[in-house]
Amino acid sequence: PNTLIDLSRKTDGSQDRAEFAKDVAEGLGQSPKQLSSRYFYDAKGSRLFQQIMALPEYYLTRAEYSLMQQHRSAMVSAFAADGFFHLVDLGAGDAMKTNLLLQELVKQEKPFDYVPMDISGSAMQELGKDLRQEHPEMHVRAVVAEYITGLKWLEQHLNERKVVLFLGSNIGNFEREEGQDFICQIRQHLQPGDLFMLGVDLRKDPGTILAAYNDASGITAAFNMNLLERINRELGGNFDLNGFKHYALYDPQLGVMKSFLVSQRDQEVYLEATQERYSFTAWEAIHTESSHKYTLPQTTEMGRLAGFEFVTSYLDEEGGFADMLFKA
Ligand code: AVJ
Repeated sequence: PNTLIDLSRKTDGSQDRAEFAKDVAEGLGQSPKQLSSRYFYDAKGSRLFQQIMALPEYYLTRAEYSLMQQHRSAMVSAFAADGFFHLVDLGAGDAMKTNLLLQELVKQEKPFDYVPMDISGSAMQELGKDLRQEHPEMHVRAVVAEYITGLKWLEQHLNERKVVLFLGSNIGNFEREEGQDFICQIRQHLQPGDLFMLGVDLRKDPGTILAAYNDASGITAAFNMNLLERINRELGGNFDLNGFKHYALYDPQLGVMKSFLVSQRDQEVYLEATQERYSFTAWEAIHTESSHKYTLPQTTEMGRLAGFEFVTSYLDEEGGFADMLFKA
């Protein structure tokens, strides 16, 4: 009982590629230039992100992992209080943290099935394979889809109570208004009684935050640069990777980490997919990612505005990361 459901546009990837080309053309055609962080996660980008999660500077994953370790029994009791449920994991990735909950659910013999969702097909294939070995009895449907497609799918295909996880501070990649809007959309695809758990990276020492996105070993730089490599690979681009550098900054008033790729000289790039040239002046930057940090009151308020009832917050020992539990 372990299946893969691929809701990405086309099996040959042609539609995905056309959309990628359109987004890249739009982002490089505007001023200031930007590219969406959702395109980080091809097979190579997903591997690099796994390396990021193991970095000494990238505290987020460890903080959430340890808070889940500490609170897993309470979480599982809250999730399973009303019997069978579908455990939906938005942006599951390698499900390293969710696996703690899966083990606990199995241990406590709670009735559930597991629905991990991710835009990375390679990540969902590997997760499916791992879970077949680790938990052969578990009912798993791994869904390859963008968030909104996935939310529509689950509303149509899952008939029982749902517990939706959106962990890892993935909400941070949305700009503030978009993040609020996304939580509203999640709420709209749920029924009263369903649960929603949101992982948020909380505001802390700006130096700590900056270091997490500007690690000494350069893995985050490689992760950022992979966006240009992917454009070269998939869209026939001719980006000179030596002509760009990773630059990251944190704004402690807005609580936002921003990542850029900065052109180190005047240069032109040609994309076969769009048959267009894009020019860069020296030190012109492409904005590639925002990672928003929130306060606890901001987070509870986001849930409330979306129509959720705040249930509880689980914090790590340092108080730097929170998993917020809401009820629809
Ligand atoms: C996967 C969105 C949580 O913003 O912290 C890590 C992605 N980018 N290092 C984050 C990321 C650079 C990460 N999220």
